[in-house]
Amino acid sequence: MFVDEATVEVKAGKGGDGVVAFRREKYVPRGGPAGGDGGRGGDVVFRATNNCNTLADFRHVRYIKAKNGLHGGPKNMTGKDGESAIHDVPVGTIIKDVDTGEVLGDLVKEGQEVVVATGGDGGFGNSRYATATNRTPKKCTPGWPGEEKKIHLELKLIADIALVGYPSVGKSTLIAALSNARPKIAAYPFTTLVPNLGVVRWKMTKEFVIADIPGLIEGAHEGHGLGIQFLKHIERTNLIVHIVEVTQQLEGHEDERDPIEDFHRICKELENFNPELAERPQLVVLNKCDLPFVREKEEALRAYFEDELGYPFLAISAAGHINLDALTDAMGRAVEEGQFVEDKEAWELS
Ligand SMILES: Nc1nc2c(ncn2[C@@H]2O[C@H](COP(=O)(O)OP(=O)(O)OP(=O)(O)O)[C@@H](O)[C@H]2O)c(=O)[nH]1
Ligand SMILES: [Mg+2]
Repeated sequence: MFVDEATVEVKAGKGGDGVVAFRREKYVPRGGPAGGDGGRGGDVVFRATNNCNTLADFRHVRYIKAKNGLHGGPKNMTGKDGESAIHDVPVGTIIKDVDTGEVLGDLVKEGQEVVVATGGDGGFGNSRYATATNRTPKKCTPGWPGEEKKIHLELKLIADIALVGYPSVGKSTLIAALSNARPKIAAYPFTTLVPNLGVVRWKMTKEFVIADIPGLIEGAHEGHGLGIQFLKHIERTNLIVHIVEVTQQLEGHEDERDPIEDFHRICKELENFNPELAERPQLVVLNKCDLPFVREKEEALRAYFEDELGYPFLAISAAGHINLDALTDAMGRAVEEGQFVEDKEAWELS
């Protein structure tokens, strides 16, 4: 299950109390103060991992508490520090304090950690209070409480390139053909219900991450289809591969879609959600070119997208593995250069 938001209460450990004690040893009269300090309370820590890409675990975890520090002991023994509570969250998680709105951490790299609640310090034992004039202090202090907060976790996936397009244009087929991701693929719309990430190998040693964003339709920003709940995952990707298809015109059917209309509707949805998204570099990809009726429209669509709108345009077949090397190359270069750079000859449909 994909969950991209959660709220949890966290409580760091309390510091252990300091204690009052005196040395008692044979043949040592008047032993001095020997009460140890308390140990530090444990912290609550979040750590980023690539091993999961959902906050689903937090549906069941509502409260996270780190261990308290132990009290000090006699013979100046310091109490043991409380163990920290360390929780893994997916890379891309942003952590906020609910009450203050402060961003406590934005975990963008594997292994990155943030302390969201700090454990209390241990109290002082009576040895700390010995002075020249008071050699037998009977004073000690209790441990300090650990921080307590209500925090909000929000996952915004981090990918280099987002695949967007109407339902069933072949986004999942493409991510499966190019990467290690194995999403469900089927001939009905909204097969993909949650975003998927896939790592694409490029030029043997390089790699980049693409995200398959569930199908968008007109009115998504008003909640149509799956709505815009996943659009936030595009916000952190710098490049968009916009996939279009030509649907077969069947006699008696009036509601056939048109790739040019589809394209503009989706651009509008992106813009309505966040005007910045409309500015992202886009590569227009015509999929399903293994089908003759799609192939027939290729030149007209190329002329429109390339010459009229100025978008780079590439024709492929995800299922038929046509032109996928050119696409991988175009994406890899775009990740390096920050935009899609056209290479007409290499992009010719073979
Ligand atoms: N002929 C042909 N069919 C394709 C091609 N790519 C995908 N398909 C078919 O198109 C249908 C939809 O493919 P998906 O990959 O599930 O489409 P999607 O864009 O992920 O769809 P949603 O998850 O619903 O948004 C499936 O039946 C695929 O087999 C292609 O290159 N050629
Ligand atoms: Mg899909």
